[in-house]
Amino acid sequence: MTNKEKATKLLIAGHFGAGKTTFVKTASQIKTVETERRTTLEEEKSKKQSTTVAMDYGEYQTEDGRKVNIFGVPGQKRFSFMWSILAKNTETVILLLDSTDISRWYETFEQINVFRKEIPNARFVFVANKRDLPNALSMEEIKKKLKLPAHMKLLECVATDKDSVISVIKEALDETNCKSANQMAVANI
Ligand SMILES: Nc1nc2c(ncn2[C@@H]2O[C@H](COP(=O)(O)OP(=O)(O)O)[C@@H](O)[C@H]2O)c(=O)[nH]1
Ligand SMILES: [Mg+2]
Repeated sequence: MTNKEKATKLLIAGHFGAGKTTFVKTASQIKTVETERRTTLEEEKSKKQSTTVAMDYGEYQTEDGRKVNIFGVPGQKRFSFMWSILAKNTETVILLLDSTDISRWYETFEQINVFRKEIPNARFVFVANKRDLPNALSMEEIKKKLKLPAHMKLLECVATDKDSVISVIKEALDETNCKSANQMAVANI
């Protein structure tokens, strides 16, 4: 099988409200599969009306013919049974963070702990999303909060913008940019 025929599995992970479903939808060249249900918890209702309960799925083909199957995870721990299922055979993980709100970043770290066991050799890249919003933390502040080691890149993104999302995917798929979970020593927020 040539490289062109073999699809790459890209996982979009991160906390509730980080922008995962939006990211998959913006990137996908096919109609995405969504599993949105109405939010039920008061705290979540105040942020948005629906939440992903199982997964998002979309597909993207790079200009050089590489097919990328994109899976999005549900953010909250109560759906964590899906984290390990969706992680299987993943080559690259994008860890999305809402740049305007750190209150649920801890969920991203709960996911990382699962991924460390399930896919220790996958590549990981942190992506600060919602860079279009005026109250976004600066990239330096985010790096500091993550205690991101110098060798780990932090990319920026606006998940509603196609060019931004595609450029993040290209960078994330570039092996030189990302490190495996075992090489990641990050803050446990
Ligand atoms: N301004 C702005 N809003 C965004 C961006 N990405 C996502 N959103 C909004 O943030 C909310 C949560 O996004 P969603 O994709 O449901 O997050 P998920 O829980 O990670 O799947 C939605 O209202 C989106 O429209 C972004 O880059 N900029
Ligand atoms: Mg979602």
